[in-house]
Amino acid sequence: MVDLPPNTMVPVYYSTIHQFHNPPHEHDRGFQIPYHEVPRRIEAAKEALEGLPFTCLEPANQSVPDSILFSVHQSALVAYLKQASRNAAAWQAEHPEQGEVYITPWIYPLKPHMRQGLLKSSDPSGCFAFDVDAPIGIHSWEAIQASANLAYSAAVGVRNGETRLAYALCRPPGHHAGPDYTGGYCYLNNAAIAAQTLIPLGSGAILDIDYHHGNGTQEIFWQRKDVLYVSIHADPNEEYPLFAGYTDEIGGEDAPGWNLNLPLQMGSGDAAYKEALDTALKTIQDKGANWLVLSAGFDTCADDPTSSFTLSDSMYSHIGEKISELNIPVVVVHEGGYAVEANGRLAARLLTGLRNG
Ligand code: SP5
Ligand code: ZN
Repeated sequence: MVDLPPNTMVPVYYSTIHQFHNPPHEHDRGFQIPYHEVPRRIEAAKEALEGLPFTCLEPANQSVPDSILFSVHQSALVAYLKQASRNAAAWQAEHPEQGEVYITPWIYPLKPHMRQGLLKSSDPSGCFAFDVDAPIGIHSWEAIQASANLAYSAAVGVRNGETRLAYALCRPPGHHAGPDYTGGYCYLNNAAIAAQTLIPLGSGAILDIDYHHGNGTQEIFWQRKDVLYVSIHADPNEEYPLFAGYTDEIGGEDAPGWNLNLPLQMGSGDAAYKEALDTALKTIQDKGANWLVLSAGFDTCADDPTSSFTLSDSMYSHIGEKISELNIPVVVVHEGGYAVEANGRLAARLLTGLRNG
């Protein structure tokens, strides 16, 4: 149990603004396919969590202070995101026949001199993205900010001792976004913002249970001994993001042992997952974490259309229960999950497990 009296309400942070960020398509080996990261994902999660007797919906009534935002992201990324949304608005106004414009990187500056040139241009999008699947439309910046604000607000409640468990219904998700780049549906790293907000409570941990490795979170905290990053994810030899998530990534020179990757074979199920979870939680405990940010992706479930894992519904209750045994405050940040309605029932299981475990 996360040490809550049984009648305590759990705040669930939600904003309607995410709905206006709705890109039409992503890319699969060059083919355009419908965008998996759809608004209904978070609406389904909101409906399910609202239905739990112990949750209350909370607005994010504060925005991320610069001191926190700029300790996890470079100001150039933030400036770019704002400008790209403005550019999308302008290009949309010029070409009304095109419908909604979503700016998508198309030139990737592989070398420093290419980057220097591209940064001066009217479309430097390729300087701030590692892939093509984080497009930016007219309302995207508002949605990105609102999403980050949810993670921040949830963490503030915990930091101030108002609650020991809070859930941020973030959309767009964040764990692929790094210090100065977007990618994989992610723009700002919501989990990193929550973690940075909790630093006044001492050192802590981020546990990432999304199906994909959180390369962005890993990079943000690579050299830090005050934030342990632990991730359970699909084998990066086979699965996105391919360039990170390997076991030999143990943290930078300043922080060896403060990064733990636990990749699992393609097609893994409950048994393998439970074992990795035990290892993850033991490491978090051994490091003396004072708080936990849970990057909660549900794309590990059996019916997810994008993933190979076959986790059963009861695994999400189990994950919540096991985490609650750490007996430290927890901020849950919603990440991926593309079996749209499953985001509801699995988020509800996770939160119930965390609260009642
Ligand atoms: C937050 C999050 O879960 N982002 C995930 C982004 C993953 N995008 C992966 C695209 C993979 C394209 N197709 C793979 C081809 C092999 N079937
Ligand atoms: Zn994912």
